[in-house]
Amino acid sequence: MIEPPSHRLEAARRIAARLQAAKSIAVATHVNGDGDGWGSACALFYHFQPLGADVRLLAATPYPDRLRFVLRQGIETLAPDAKGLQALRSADVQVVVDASEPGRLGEFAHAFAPDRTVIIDHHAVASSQLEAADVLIDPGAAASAELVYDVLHQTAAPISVETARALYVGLVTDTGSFRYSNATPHAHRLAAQLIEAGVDPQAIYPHLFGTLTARELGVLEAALARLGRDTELGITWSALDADVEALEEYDLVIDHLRNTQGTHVAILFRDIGGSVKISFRSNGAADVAELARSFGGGGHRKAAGATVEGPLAEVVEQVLAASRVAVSLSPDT
Ligand SMILES: [Mn+2]
Repeated sequence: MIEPPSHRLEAARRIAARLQAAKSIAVATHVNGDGDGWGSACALFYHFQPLGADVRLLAATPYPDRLRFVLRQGIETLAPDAKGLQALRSADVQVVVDASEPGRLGEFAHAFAPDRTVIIDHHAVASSQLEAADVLIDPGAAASAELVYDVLHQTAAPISVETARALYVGLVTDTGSFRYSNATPHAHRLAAQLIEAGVDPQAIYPHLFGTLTARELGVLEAALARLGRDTELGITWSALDADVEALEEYDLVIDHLRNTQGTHVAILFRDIGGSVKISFRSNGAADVAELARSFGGGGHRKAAGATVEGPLAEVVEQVLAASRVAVSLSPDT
């Protein structure tokens, strides 16, 4: 078994001990949970439930259909209704994975008790971090699943195929199938170990990537019809009006923008009625987290987002102007 990096060992050990001592554990991930959030949450469930804890999965927004294959049949996720909130409030340990900001936890945010809260996350520490008794936060980790592995590694129990698969889904998702700069040697070593534990990457692929629906194709069509390009600076964008159908998963749209030849920064604007949701991706040195922060958002250097009030055309103009400056100043252009 590969060892967690030494700077994470202590926190991983403490959190593992805390989870092993718990009779009840509630695990929450961020709203619109992705492969990493749910993969990490499911891995905690599969590992700690057999060790004797009553583990509950909390879904601030509904569990996504496309990740149904990660969730064992018969396991229910709890919505933030009376039952879900009660499950959270009564848990000995309240785990948040792949997020740390209250704003990312929907209706569950106010039901966490600081002395029982544990955060496992690879996002840069936010200004409005949830108060917690213990944290394992490392922006150097490729995925939260990598940090969950650190914790599981500290227990004597072996990692099951089901657990390994959930962790692998987290790794594949957040590294863009091992294409992004976070696909580190450690991430690859962990992936290798998970495959050795029985994960079949080829069987996972169609679940994660062979799932285009007619609806998604429709949104993609709309996005490509509204494509904008600044070929000089390498900015590729699209702006969706409010009448374009909403999607659960916009990554497929922004991935096309990002994969356009010569693109340094890709931007997807979505009019959500009164305000505009913006997703940024960077292929190079331009720091889109900084760009997103200047519009009240946040994220990673290469993937970030913000929501800006105002009409679509105006927001597009403002954000493009700022993006042009950011790209011009970045060292790789
Ligand atoms: Mn993640």
